[in-house]
Amino acid sequence: MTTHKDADANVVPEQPGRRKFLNTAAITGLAGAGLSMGLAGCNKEDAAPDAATATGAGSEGGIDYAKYAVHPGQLDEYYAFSSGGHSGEVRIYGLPSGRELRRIPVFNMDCMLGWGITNESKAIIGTNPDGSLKYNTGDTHHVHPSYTDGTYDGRYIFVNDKINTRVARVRLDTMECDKITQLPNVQGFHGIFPDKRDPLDPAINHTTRVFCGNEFHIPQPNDGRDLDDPSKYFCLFSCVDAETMQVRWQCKVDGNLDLIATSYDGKLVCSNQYNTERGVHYVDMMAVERDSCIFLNVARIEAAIAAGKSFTIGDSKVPVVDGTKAANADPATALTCYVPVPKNPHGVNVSPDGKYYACAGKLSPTVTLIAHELVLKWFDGGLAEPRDAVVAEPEVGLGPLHSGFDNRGYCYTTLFLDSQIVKWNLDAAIKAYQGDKAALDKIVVDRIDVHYQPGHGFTSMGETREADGRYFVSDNKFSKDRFLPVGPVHPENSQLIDISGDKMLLVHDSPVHSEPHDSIIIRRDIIKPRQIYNIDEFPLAVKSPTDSRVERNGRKVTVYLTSQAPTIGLAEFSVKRGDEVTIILTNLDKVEDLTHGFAIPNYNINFIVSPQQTQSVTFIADKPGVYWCYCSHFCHALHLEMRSRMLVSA
Ligand code: CUK
Ligand code: CUA
Ligand code: CA
Repeated sequence: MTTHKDADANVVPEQPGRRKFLNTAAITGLAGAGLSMGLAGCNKEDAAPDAATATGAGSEGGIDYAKYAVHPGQLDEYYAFSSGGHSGEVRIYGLPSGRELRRIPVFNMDCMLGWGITNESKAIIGTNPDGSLKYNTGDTHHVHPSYTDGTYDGRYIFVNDKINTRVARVRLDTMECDKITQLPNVQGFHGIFPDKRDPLDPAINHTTRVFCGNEFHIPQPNDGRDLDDPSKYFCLFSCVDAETMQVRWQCKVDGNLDLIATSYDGKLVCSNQYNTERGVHYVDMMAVERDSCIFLNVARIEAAIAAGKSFTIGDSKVPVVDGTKAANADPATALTCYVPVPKNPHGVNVSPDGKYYACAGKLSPTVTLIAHELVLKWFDGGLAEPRDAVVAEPEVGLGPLHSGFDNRGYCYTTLFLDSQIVKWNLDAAIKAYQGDKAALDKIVVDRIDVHYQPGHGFTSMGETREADGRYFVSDNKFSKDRFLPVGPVHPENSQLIDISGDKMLLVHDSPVHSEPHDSIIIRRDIIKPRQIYNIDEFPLAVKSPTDSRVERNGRKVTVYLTSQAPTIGLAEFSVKRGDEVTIILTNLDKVEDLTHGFAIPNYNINFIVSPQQTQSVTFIADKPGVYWCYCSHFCHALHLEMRSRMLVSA
């Protein structure tokens, strides 16, 4: 295998000694060097040529920005769903405008919706016996929707919580989280990806499972045993049922599990492993030159579980199978296949034709292309070594993290250290790997600077069979000088790149609140949200203003209320100090967008009800006095007058 310096030299000046594997000393130094290279962009002179892109107006450098403008009243062509990082939420924005449309609270609290305040949301998030939230923080990294026939079906989105090891499902008709499940015996749940069909029944062509990674190895169970004996720590791959959201099974592996990708036929799921060393310090995690991309054979694992070849860990009832190398040496029966890839790989993404997995090198300047058919061939005993499934390993630049694909055979990879996106050709990379020297020059076809240090990058519809090759979004970890300064916490920079032509064109900057990791871009016709709730879906609904009432059962008081602009069903209601009060509120308005709020001063209660929706809250009326419950969502000319008095007697 020759290196691709020639190809690189066509596009960027040769940088002797930089495009090498990074050893322990180098990464420490280079992280600094890479960042300071990026920081050089802070100089006004460096920033000036691109500064106009932020305005999205006019025509600069031959780019007709007006072509990408979304005028007032016009709708975007795509939805982008993005994780919210340590905000714990999911965000929706429109493309190409970059306008943020909504934030969906998931693992976090939200004062507008009342997420984490209403009884309905608390039941989904999970509470302690005293009714307080079990967790009120989260760290969402990856959002991926459900599939039918290899493309998005608009039913659900699944999202991970790295901190508290939970997987959440969001309904795409109401854009609300409806289930949250915690993974047992897992710490650092990072990658998540739904399957694209059922490998056991070809007739089931939609998502049935959600696969979950496990970045941090821990003692099993993590109950105080083996505290400082890392040789006993291990990681579990988890499979969650997409409908019931119960954990179906887990698979014990060697090394760790980072990001996840699934095949289009449902047969394989894979994960990059950067800590095959099972190190507990970063230096130890970089000890070997090759880590792995692990492949799991879903049908075989489920057959093993059906045959009772599983065990359980601690209090968990979830069946666990052994996917370690030692237990899976024979391909004929193996549940797992460990394909060696260069040092500390990061993102792994599947090409839209379903043929290849692209595993980005991170500490190696390469992307490793692994053929789906060849991994299956290994499981069938037809391939000598797992590494033989590798069909290309082009050098693309420094710090490759994530890749997106178009529909013309090109891959777009983010280069964290180079602050660039590199466009490269899959066929040329494969030919070059086979020894075709003429193909070397045809691998890298374009590079574009981004601002700065990109993490995830993704193409429009690029994780589906319907990849359309129109846009690439680079989610950049640093924005530095790209926006008005707003204090030491900078926004991140989500940059829109037109990839429809030969050259990539940077057409828009959008500041984003930290820290979304990943997003996906969905054609707007796929998403069909409801505009109004169905009152019959709420068992507690109060269906008429005349049903508004107070019911007492000992110290438990239930207040049934309606809201209909500009009135709340009861102008006043009385409770006694110390009562446990439950307020059930239905919005009877049917006008689209006519949302009411309900806030109780000094009781820390605030939530909304949208048309035909019912929500409830429960609290102890521990403070006597008059409390004006008011509508907190502007709804009507008499919005300020829309109030009710809660009279709490001493
Ligand atoms: S990880 Cu953030 S840039 Cu959490 Cu998807 Cu790669
Ligand atoms: Cu109802 Cu404001
Ligand atoms: Ca490693």
